[in-house]
Amino acid sequence: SRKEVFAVAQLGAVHLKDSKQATVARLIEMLREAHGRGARWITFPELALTTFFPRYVYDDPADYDPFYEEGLPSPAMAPLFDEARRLGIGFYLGYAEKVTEAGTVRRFNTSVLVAPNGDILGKYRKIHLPGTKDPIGDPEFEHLEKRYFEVGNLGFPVFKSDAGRIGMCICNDRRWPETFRVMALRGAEIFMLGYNTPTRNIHHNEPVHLREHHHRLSLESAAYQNGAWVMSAAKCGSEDGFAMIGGSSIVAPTGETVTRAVSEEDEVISFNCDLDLGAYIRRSVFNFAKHRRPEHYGPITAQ
Ligand code: ING
Repeated sequence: SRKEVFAVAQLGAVHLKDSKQATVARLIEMLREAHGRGARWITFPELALTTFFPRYVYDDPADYDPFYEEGLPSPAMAPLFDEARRLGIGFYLGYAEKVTEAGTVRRFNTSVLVAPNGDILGKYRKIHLPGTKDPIGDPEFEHLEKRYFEVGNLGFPVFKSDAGRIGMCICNDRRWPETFRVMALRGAEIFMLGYNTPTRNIHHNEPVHLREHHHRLSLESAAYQNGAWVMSAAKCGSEDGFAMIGGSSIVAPTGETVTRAVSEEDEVISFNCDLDLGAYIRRSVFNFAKHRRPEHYGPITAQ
């Protein structure tokens, strides 16, 4: 069997006043703990270097550009890239990306996948952006990802690695089954994702327990229905008074959550994953070639 230790680094609250350097130092601490457990891969959260700034209303790019990274690795990321290469650990890192393409400044909610030897395997730019572009006028409930990020323009790529084929997505993407199915059809056998999920906002009156329930439901369904391992890393806790759920987890291709975080702080979870488990499920119950009938799936393929 192809066994490989995977880790997930849950990050507790990052406040507006916290420097990127201090936050990267926390990520490096968790990288070292994961190394101690024999992990060769680690998943960090979405927008892992700063507070979840899309909760705030900014108009002037000069006010929100400090939250973004330029260059890969950016200066703030460099110490993490260096330590991961030194320890021989591959990683998923979520960050706010600012890039100039064809003379236009563009901003994305991005994740990067880096191999244990330090090679950058590729990037993903968040496609399902929740919330609004314009403020709703209630500071407790603002969720302005459509204001600060463009819809991702890289599709849903899958990357070959020495641990298998890895797909990435980000936060709200996990609520849409198409996200995982498209990558599973491209051969993904491991999914890595980070998230920042506020306990309020979006559906104002939704009971808080549903936030964790829908998070877990989305991941366990995705894992089972695509015969893949799913690694999910929260940035969570109360950031300047705004609470976000924890529940970072590793889900087996059987759809069972095999380990999850118990705090809303910095916490490393890990599991010795048997990658052949997914291979078996994709050869049997979810043998796409044998059992899927795309000729009947019309609306799903419509724009
Ligand atoms: N956050 C949330 C998420 O999808 C959300 C937004 C919360 C949508 C609750 C629906 C219900 O987990 C991000 N960053 O996408």
